[in-house]
Parts: sequence; C-alpha cells; structure tokens
Amino acid sequence: MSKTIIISNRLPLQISIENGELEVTPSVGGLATGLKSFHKDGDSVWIGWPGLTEEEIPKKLKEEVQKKAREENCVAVNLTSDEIDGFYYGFSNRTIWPLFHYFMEYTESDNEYWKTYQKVNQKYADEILKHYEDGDVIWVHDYQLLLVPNMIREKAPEAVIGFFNHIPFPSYEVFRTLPWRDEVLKGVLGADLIGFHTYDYERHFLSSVSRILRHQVDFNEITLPDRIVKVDSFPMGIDYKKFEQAALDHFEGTSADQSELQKRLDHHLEATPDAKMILSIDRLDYTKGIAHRIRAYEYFLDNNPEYIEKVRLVMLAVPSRSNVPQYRRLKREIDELVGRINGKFSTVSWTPIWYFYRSMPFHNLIDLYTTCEIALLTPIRDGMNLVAKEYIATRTNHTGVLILSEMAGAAHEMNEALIINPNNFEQVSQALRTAFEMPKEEQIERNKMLQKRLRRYSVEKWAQDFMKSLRATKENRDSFKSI
Ligand code: ADQ
Repeated sequence: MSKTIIISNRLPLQISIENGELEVTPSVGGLATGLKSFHKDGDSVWIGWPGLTEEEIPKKLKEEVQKKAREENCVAVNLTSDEIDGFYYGFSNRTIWPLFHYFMEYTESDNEYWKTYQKVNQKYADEILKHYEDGDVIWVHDYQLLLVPNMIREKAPEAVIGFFNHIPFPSYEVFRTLPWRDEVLKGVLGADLIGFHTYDYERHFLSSVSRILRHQVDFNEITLPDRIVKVDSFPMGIDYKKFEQAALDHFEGTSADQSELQKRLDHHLEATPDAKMILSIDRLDYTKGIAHRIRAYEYFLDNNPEYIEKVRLVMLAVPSRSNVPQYRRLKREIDELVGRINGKFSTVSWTPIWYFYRSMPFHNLIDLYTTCEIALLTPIRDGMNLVAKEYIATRTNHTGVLILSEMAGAAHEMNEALIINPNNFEQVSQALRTAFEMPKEEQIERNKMLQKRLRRYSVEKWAQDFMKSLRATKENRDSFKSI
C-alpha cells in the first residue's frame, strides 16, 4: 500500500537526554502542531532531525533514538554539530530566512554555509529514498529543504513530490540578489506541486522562475521540458477544535485547577476592573516586529495619557535561534526597551509591560489567549502567523479584538481584524484606541465571521487540499506524456 512521506527539518518530536535516559517530548511550533493530526491519522512516515546532534548522543543510545522515533512513525536524520551550524544556523537562518523576509542587510552570502546546506539537503534526500517505494507521495516542507525535491527527482523520476514553503517568497527584485538563485529555483522545481500561504508569494515565485530560469509560465503552471509544475496557494489553518475545546475546558475548570499565571492575571483584573490587557506572543525574531510594537505602545501611552493604568501589554517572547548574532542583539534591545518604558510610565500600582522571555506550556498559552481582551500582533513580515488564528479560536464567548499587521499572511483571510501597518505608530495607536472602545456587539459580530472561516479552513482541510492537488498532478503528468 502506498504511503505519504513527510519531510521537514525537525521531527514533530524532540528527543533529549535526561539523567542518561532518552526523553521524548512533542515539538512546539506551527508546522509540528499543524501536521501532527494528519500524520497520526494517515499511513505516513515523517523524516526529520530529532533535536540532538550526533556528538550529543552517546554511542550506546544511538539505536535507541531510532527506536523511539519509529514508535511515532518517524525516522531520525543524524546531523553533526558542524552540519547544524552550517545548514541550520548558517544558510537557512543567516541567508534564506532574512532574505525571504526582506531583511537584506542581515543576509549573509557564505560559500561554506551553502556547501553544508547542499550536503545536508542531500542527506535528507538520501534518507527519503531509503524509505520511498513506487506509488508513495512525498511532501517536503519549508525553506531549510529547498533543494530536496530535485535531489529526489534525479533518483526517482516518477515520484510524486509536493513542496510547501512556510515563509514568504520575496519579490523577484529581492530574490535575484541571492548568489545561488538558479540552484535554489531548480531545487524546488523538482516538485510537481509547490504551495505557498498566499497568492502574493505564489506570484513572486512564478515571476522569479520566468525571469531567472526563463521557463514558460502560464497562469500558475510552469512548463519544463519533461513535466509541468503546478504552483498554488494553500493558506494554512490551525487545529481549530483543539484550541476551542481547550478554551471551553479552561472556563469550566474550578479555581483549584487554575495556574499561577491565571491567578496573577485574575488578580490584576480584579484590582483594575476597567483596565484591559493587550497580548502579544511570538518567537523572539526580528521579523515579528517586537521592538516596533513596544515603540508603538510607547507612542500610544505618550499621546493618550488617559490610558495610563488602564492598559497592560502582556508580552511573551519565546527564545529562538540564540546562536545567530541578530537574535542575541534583538534580545538585548527588547530587554532595554521594556526596562526603559516600564521605568518611564510605571506608577506605584501599575507597570505598563509584563514581559516573559520563555516557552510556556500549552495551558498557559490558553490562559493568556482567553484572558487578554486585545491581541496586538505586528510582524514586519510573517509567512502566515498562526498565533492570530489561535487567539480568535479561543474566544469562545466571541469577544476580544485582534489587531494584526498587514504584513502577515494571515491578514489576507482575517479582514474583520483591525489591520495595521506596523511601521505606522499613529495607526497602531489609533487601532489600540478603537479596540479599547469597540462595543461588545461589534466584537462579537467580527469574531463570529472570523471563527466561521477558521473553523472551516482548519489545518486538516489545508493538508487534505494540498494532498488532493498533489495527487491530481500525477494525472496531469500522465496526460502530458501522452501528448
Ligand atoms: P513561526 O514563525 O514559528 O512559524 P507562528 O505561525 O506564529 O510562527 O507559529 C508559532 C506556533 O508556536 C503557534 O502554533 C503557537 O501556538 C506556538 N507557540 C508560540 N509560543 C509558544 C509557547 N510559548 N509555547 C508553546 N507553543 C508556542 C512559521 C512561519 C509562520 C507560519 C508558520 C506555519 O514563520 O509565518 O505561520 O511557520 O506555516
């Protein structure tokens, strides 16, 4: 029987060593949570890195790592720490990530990173080929594995291969600056179907293919000498029921079930009943506009002193990629900004920003989503932004206001949110005032429309749509051959 092979940089599980024993925990993050249900329900195998380098796994535990992965229908790709440095922290996160998010000043062009990226992509492709059988469908994920589709195609020309890019694809004028632009495009074009979150990313990709490789592009199809490649947009959804149910359970729980965080949030609400909490949650990443957000909040307090002691920004930043210098610098910048603004505006009974720099368990995320009446998500660029969707899914009484950057892919589907340009502090400030004063009826009306859409286009639907489209490309290929 044919199966689906999913490939992503990381496995949906994280293997670590505690007191000499292997521990398996689920990975957090959009991709892992999104595809987990699809992986569990279907006949599929997931190939990826388990989170420990070869050097970190003692010899006697090497077999055990594979065994633990197999129990979850996963296959662990072994990577050395040098490979992780060059492939992940290097080319993926110092070249592709900043370039694709329009941070050209952060983009490094290092030939050693590129060589390691090619070598590691080949390792993933080889691992896939070990498990591939005729009739299997292969689904490759994200910017760390752009070369994998063609590496598989070279060895298995008949394979049905899909590729999904979780981050933006930049405009041609930006993409063309990449020294290895031809190789990257050729790598992705090994796929039969290439998916993006939005129509804009799809258009940018098609434009780069036509202008750099000079392939014929008709609407959303690229004609190669031997095949047609289809490009389409598939906006990724969330596991809507999971977030909705978690919020319902949260409200049903007794006070004894309450977390310490919830107790503090409630205490604040009781002490200042006419105050509102503004939530922001992101990985600590320069693309997420965290520093801009704090400055916009400062602008808001400077220009609207009547809100002093009436609002609080609850800001959760999850540590991320701290091996990359820009991320360390950003962490310092945010620490300083939070300190300066708290110093500037705090009163005896009030601090304007509550800042958490850590990962939180799922139930605490739900505490924050359900308690904060306003969510302020202001990425400078973001492929999709699942946090925006999760916030709306947990608002089971339909109140709450989402303020969302127009630079997030999610903004295309979430028109009922207050859509802002994160670089325009006056606009952000105006949106905060609107959110604060928005009547409950209007909040309910907006959120009900958002919820209806998010419930329908869940992550399951996203995966099904992609797979359906991918399987259909096989029929197209067969008819192309018979012409
Ligand atoms: P990310 O940049 O990681 O994803 P996002 O889409 O917001 O950003 O997903 C973050 C995920 O992590 C959410 O599902 C959230 O619940 C989870 N999370 C956040 N904080 C957490 C915490 N403290 N503890 C546990 N879980 C936490 C990339 C792209 C995005 C794109 C996704 C999916 O950058 O643009 O939306 O992939 O394609």
